[in-house]
Amino acid sequence: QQPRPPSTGDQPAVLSPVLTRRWSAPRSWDIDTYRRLDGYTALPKALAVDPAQITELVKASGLRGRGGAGFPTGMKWSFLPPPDGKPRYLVVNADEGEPGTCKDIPFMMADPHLLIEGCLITCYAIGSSFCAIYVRGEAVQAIRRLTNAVEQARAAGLIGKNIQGSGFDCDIVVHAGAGAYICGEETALLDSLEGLRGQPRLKPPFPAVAGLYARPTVVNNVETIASVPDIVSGGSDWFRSMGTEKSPGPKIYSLSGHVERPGQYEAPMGTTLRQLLAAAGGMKDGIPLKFFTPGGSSTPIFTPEHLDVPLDFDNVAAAGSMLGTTALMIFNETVSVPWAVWKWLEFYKHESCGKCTPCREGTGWLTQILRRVVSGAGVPADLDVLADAAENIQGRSFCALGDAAATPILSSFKYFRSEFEDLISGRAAPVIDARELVGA
Ligand code: L3W
Ligand code: SF4
Repeated sequence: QQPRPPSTGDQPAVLSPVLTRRWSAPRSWDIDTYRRLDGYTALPKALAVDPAQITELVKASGLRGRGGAGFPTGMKWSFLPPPDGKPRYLVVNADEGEPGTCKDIPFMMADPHLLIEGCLITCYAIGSSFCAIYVRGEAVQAIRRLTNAVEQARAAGLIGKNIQGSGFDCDIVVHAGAGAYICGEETALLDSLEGLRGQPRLKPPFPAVAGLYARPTVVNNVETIASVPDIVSGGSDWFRSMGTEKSPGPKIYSLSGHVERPGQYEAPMGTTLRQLLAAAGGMKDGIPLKFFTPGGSSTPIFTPEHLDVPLDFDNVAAAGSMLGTTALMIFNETVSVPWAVWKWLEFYKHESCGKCTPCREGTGWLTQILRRVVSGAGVPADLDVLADAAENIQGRSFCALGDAAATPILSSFKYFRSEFEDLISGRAAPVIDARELVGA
C-alpha cells in the first residue's frame, strides 16, 4: 500500500507519515516486519529498469539533501563521471552530531531496512557495488541494530552477489564513527573512513569526482537515502504532492527543549513551527516561546515572529536563516540568550578540528569572552570584539564549522544584544557562577 501524502497548507499539523510509517509497528526493525509492511518492493522495480532512469526519477522528484545543505540529490548523483570499470562508492553520512538533531539515529533504530533498501537502489543507480554507512560512534545501539539488519538482508540474498538474479552485486558495511563532530563534514568523514584523522579536505574536487580512496563517491544523509525507495514506488509526482515546489517531500523535524512532547515529527516540507507545536502539545507548561533554531545550532536563531515561516529550504533562507537539519531547539522566556550562546560556543571550541587558524583560534577567543560575559566579568568592549571576531571567522574558515561557530553570536546580537549589554553593565545578574568555569 502506497503511503498517502500528508496534508499540507495551514491546517494544524495533521501528519500522515511516510518515512516514519513503520516506526510504531512491533519489532519495526526486523526484516519480517519490514517485508510485511511493503518493504523490499521498490528494489525489484528499480533493478528492472536502466540505472540512469532511477537517477532521472530522483531528479524529477526534486528530492534535496536532508543533511543540512539541501543540495539536489539527483543532480549530485549525475555529477559522477561515466563508469570506467573501476570502483565507485556510496557513503551514507549517519554521523548525526549537529546539536538538536535527533532524526537519523532514531531512524536507524526504528527502520534500518528502509535505509538499506535505499542504499541498494542508490548503488544500482550510480553504478556502485559498495556502500559504507558511517554511523556516529557513540550511537552504539544504532550501530548494532543496523549491523544486524545488514546481516538479515545478506542472509535473505538482498546484499551480496547477483541480487535477486539481476546480475547486480552490492555489499554494505556499517562503520563506527570516530566520535568527533567534524567527522560529519563529508570530506572529514571520508578521511576518517580511510583510517586517517578526520579533517576536512579542500573542495573541489568534490567527492563526486574524487571521494573515498580518491574514487567517485556519492555522500548522502540517512534521511535522503531512506527517501529513495518510496520515490521509486510512488513516482516523482506523488513525491511532489507533498511539501513545496522547490522543497518537495516529507521531512522529519526534531523538536527538543521547552515543548510538551519533544521528539521526531514527520510533516510535509514547509510545515511551520506553529503547526509542529500544535502536534507536540504546545510549549512546556504554557511558558511562551522566546527563540528557536530552525535547523540546529549552526543556523541563525528565530524568534516568535517566525512561528509562521514555512520550514523549507527557501522560505527559511528568505527569512534570514537555514533549514539545516530541521532541528528545532525550542527555548522559552526563562532562558538567557547569552547563556545558550555560550553553551553552543563551548561545543564549537571543543569540536574545532584545529586545521585552520580562524576557527581554531577564533572559537577559543569567542568562548573566553563569552565566559567572562555570562559570569558577570564582561567589559564594555567585549561585544564589539565578539562581533568583529565572529565576522572575521565567517567566510574565512576552511569548512562550515567555523561559519557555524560565528552564527549564534551574530544572530543573537540581531535580536537580543541588550541581554548581553545588561550582563556587562550589571543591570542583569550573572547567569553562571564564575566558579563553574574553574578548569574549563
Ligand atoms: C559536486 C559541485 N558536488 C556542492 C555537494 C557537496 C555536498 C553537497 C552540499 O554542509 C551544511 C553546512 C552545515 N560538484 C558541488 C557538489 N556539491 N557543489 O553538495 O555541499 P555544501 O558545501 O553546500 O554543504 P555540506 O558540506 O554538505 C552541510 C549545515 O549543513 N548543517 C548541518 C550539519 C549537520 C550535521 C548532522 O548532524 N547531520 O552535522 C547545519 O546547519 O553547517 O552548511 O555533498 O559535495 N559543484
Ligand atoms: Fe577545522 Fe574549524 Fe577549520 Fe573546519 S573551520 S577545518 S573545523 S579548524
